[in-house]
Amino acid sequence: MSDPTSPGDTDVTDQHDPMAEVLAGFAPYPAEFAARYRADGHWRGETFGSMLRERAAAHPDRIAIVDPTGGAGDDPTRRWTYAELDRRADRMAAGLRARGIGRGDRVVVQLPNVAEFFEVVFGLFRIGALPVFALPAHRYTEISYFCAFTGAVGYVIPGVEGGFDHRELASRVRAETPSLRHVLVVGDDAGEHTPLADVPLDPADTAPSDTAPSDTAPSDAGPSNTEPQPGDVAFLQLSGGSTGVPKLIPRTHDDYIYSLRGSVELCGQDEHSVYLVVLPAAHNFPLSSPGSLGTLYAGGRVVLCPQPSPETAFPLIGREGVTITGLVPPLALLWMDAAERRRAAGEDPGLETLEVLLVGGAKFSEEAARRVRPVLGCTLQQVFGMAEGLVNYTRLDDPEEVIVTTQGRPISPDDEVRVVDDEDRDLPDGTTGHLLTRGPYTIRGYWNAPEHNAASFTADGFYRTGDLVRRTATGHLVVEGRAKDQINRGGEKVAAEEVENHLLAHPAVHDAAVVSMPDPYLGERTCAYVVLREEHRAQPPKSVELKRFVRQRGLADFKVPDRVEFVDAFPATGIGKVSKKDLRAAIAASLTSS
Ligand code: OOB
Repeated sequence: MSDPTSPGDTDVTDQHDPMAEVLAGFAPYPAEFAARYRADGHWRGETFGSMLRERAAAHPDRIAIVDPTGGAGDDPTRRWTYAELDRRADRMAAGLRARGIGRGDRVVVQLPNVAEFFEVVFGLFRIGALPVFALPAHRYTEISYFCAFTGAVGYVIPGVEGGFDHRELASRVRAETPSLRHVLVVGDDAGEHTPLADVPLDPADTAPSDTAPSDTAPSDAGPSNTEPQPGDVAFLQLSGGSTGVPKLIPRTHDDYIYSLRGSVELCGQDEHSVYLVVLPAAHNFPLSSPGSLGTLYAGGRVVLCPQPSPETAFPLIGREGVTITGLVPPLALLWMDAAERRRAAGEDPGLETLEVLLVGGAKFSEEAARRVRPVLGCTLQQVFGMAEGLVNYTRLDDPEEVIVTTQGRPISPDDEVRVVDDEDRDLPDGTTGHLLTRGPYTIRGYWNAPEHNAASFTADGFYRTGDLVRRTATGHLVVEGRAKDQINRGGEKVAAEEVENHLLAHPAVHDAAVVSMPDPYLGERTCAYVVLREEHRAQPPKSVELKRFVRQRGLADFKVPDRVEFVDAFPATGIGKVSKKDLRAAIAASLTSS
């Protein structure tokens, strides 16, 4: 990477070329595959910028975004039409460009479910800058890593959110990260940073640079103004991860828009669809399965839900006529319980308009799945997806038995799915094995991670999902477990190694092994097994102290171990590795006996 400290917008001798950096870390689709995906009509040469432009031209006055917060006057609800969103994206793009942000630049976006999320993301898409999608729960450890690893020039935050001051965190990260030149804050008090509201500019005001001839070399002209191309990396998404640090997932306009189009069709979306964004907007599930972007693709309406609780969501569903939403299993349980309680109390939960409930991110139990239709009065659609690509859906017209007992089948006829044994040999249908996949919207490699890629992809480009699945005679997949070292805490993914590394930093800790333990609500929670150093065994630290230690290192709350168990030594496997299988069995047994 060229010197990230020199501002590319002012120094004409600067050779810093952000797009070249993006490409250097990107594993492209091999030419013969790309040609086939185009020939088959999957990749149609669309970009997110052109998609919004076309929708806004076709139906300018239709509502695109509804945000029940942040508006002025008696009704705080903000409603942006397609024309308004398009105009805002243009103004944001012009403003970002005027601040020296351009094609290939990375910008970490960490926003709650607010309308500005779309203004920013489409503004970035339009200038070919890459959003890096952080989650609201991320803290110093994650954010500083994303900013440093991606060489981010910008970081977009709320001010104070959920009692946490993101401005303070941003100040610290900015002081430590030379590339980070812009911290943009949604809301009234940006502190020492820039209010997001100060960024948008009338594109006409920046016309001279906008219309600069495209043959001007980017290195001479600062940020390049050339139009983003369909094959370009559009953004970096986060992997759930199973390694020490999260990996970044480069998705192209072409591949992601194909997954949107497929999702829209399979989820029965059209211009009458009203999608409620309940999960954090930046996560792949509410973003694209079919999510907010799929809904905008279909010309429908996106309603932002500020809190996932039934108290917030149910009235919004009734008021806005929500037809479709997506939840992780714990929330689906919570919503069903709330709907039942309301009915028992003689109230109407008010979910009449809801047609489809997508549930995914973690395994949805068959018993819970069976309750969806009777309790919520809508069709369940199970979704088994991953930010790396492959998404499986049960079909709306699948028999109820298939809907409640499987996690669906792939979007595309060109999704290649293999179920293999430990030696990568294909297994027959009905046998559980490792899921490998390759296809028109599955990445060929993590961004800038050659070592991980060698382990996470086969030589011929199949992604090793780490999931253990079985394929039924109908081609549906049933998720049976996981081979990757990850805990799925109700859809929130925790990489064991990452948490272990933080525990190991504690002076009393000799060794740590983080495993899942069963939980009736989240499905799994985390249990950290800890071996203390000799000298600390007489007076061991308390569990809460270790948890506090991890939290204070600035890790997202959901990664802090739910439970800590002290042991003298770990059980070992045949070849002397820590047997996490035995640790999982031990904690599960102690939970059932207590
Ligand atoms: C979604 O994406 P990620 O990247 O947060 O997590 C992917 C992993 C999968 O490899 C699998 O281990 C697990 O989450 N998972 C499921 C599941 N859906 C995801 N495990 C069992 N049953 C399911 N239905 O989680 C994601 C991305 C797009 C759509 C939906 C979920």
